[in-house]
Amino acid sequence: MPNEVLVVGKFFPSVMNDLQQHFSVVHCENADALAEMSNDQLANIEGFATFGWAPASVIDRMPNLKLISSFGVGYDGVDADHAAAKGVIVTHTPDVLNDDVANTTIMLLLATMRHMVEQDRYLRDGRWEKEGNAPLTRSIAGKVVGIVGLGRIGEAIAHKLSVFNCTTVYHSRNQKPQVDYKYYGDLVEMAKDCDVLIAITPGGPATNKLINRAVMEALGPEGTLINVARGTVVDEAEMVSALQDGRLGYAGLDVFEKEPHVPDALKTMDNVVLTPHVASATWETRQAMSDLVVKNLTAYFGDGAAVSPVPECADLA
Ligand code: NAP
Ligand code: 8YV
Repeated sequence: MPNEVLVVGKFFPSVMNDLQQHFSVVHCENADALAEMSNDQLANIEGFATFGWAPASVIDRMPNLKLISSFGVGYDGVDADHAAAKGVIVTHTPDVLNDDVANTTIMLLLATMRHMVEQDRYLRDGRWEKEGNAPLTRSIAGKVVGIVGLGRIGEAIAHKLSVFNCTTVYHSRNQKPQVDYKYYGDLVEMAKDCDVLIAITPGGPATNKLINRAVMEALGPEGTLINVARGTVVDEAEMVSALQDGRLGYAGLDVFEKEPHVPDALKTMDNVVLTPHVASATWETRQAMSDLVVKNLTAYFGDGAAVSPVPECADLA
C-alpha cells in the first residue's frame, strides 16, 4: 500500500503529478477545507506537504504523521518544536532560493534609494513634460549597509552588494569567524553606523519586533529600512509612525505583519516601495522549491533520509 500524503494548498501541477506517482494523495484547498475533514480521513496520513503552515493543532490531528514537507525556507508557521517532540520530521526548502531572494533585496534597495516607483509615476502623470526633471535621489555608493541576519540569504546579499562600492556590516546573535564584514552584537549600535538596514532573519518569537523604535531612530531620518525577512521582525506600527514623522527616512518592504493586509498609510507614502511577498517568486526558483518539497517526501519514504530537515529535527532525520 502506498503511503498517504496530505497536500494542503495549490502546488504546481508537477508536484501533484510527482506525488501521485509515489503516494496515495489526499488534497485539500486550504485550512478551512482541512477543518471540514473528519479524523477518520486523516488517520492514516504519514506525509504532509504544506505552504509553511502546520500549527500544533493540525499536527495533532494526524496520529500517524512522520514527515512535514514545507514549501519555503522560513517555517515560522510550522510548529517545528511540537513536531520534533512527537518524532515528526519537518523539512523546508533552503538554498535553492538564495539567488532570487538576494536579487529581489538588491532590487528593492535600489528602487527605494532611487525612488524608482515614484519616478515611473512622475513620467506617466505627465509631470516630466509639465514640471521638468524629477527630483534627485540617493546613491548606494559609499554608504554603510547593515545586514540583520547573515545566514544563507544574508551572505548572498552581501556578496551581491560587493560590486556597489558600499560597506557591508552585520548583526546576528553569533559572530561568523569565516567572514570579514564588521560584526555588531548590538543592533542599535549597528543602526547608528548604517545608512541602510536589511532584515533577513527568520520570523517567530525570537525575532518578534527585533527592529523596534530604538533601532529605527538610530537608523534615522536619512536611513533606509529594507525588510525581506518577515513582517513580524519589524514593529510595523512604530515603522509607520517613524516614516510619517520623518524619524525614519525610507522603507522597501516585501513582507508585512498581517499579510495580505498592508497598512493603508504605507500605500500613500512616496518614501516607501512595496512588493507583495515576492522575493522568491520566479518560475525557476518556485519550481526548484517545489521539487525539493517532493524530494523530501520521496527520499524519506524511500530510504528513510529526509534531504533538508530544519535544525529542530536534525536529530530525527
Ligand atoms: P538562515 O541561513 O537560517 O539565516 C538566518 C540568520 O538570521 C542567521 O544569520 C542567524 O544567525 C540570524 N538570526 C536568527 N535569529 C536571530 C535573532 N534573534 N537575532 C539576530 N539574528 C538572528 O536563513 P536563510 O535561509 O538566510 O533565510 C532567512 C529568512 O529569510 C527566512 O527564515 C525567511 O523568514 C526569510 N525569507 C523571506 C523570503 C521572502 O519571500 N521575502 C524568502 C526567503 C526567505 P544567528 O543564529 O547567529 O543569530
Ligand atoms: C515563500 C518565503 O515562497 O521561503 C520563504 O521563507 O517567504 C517565500 O520564499 C513563501 O513563504 C510562500 O510559502
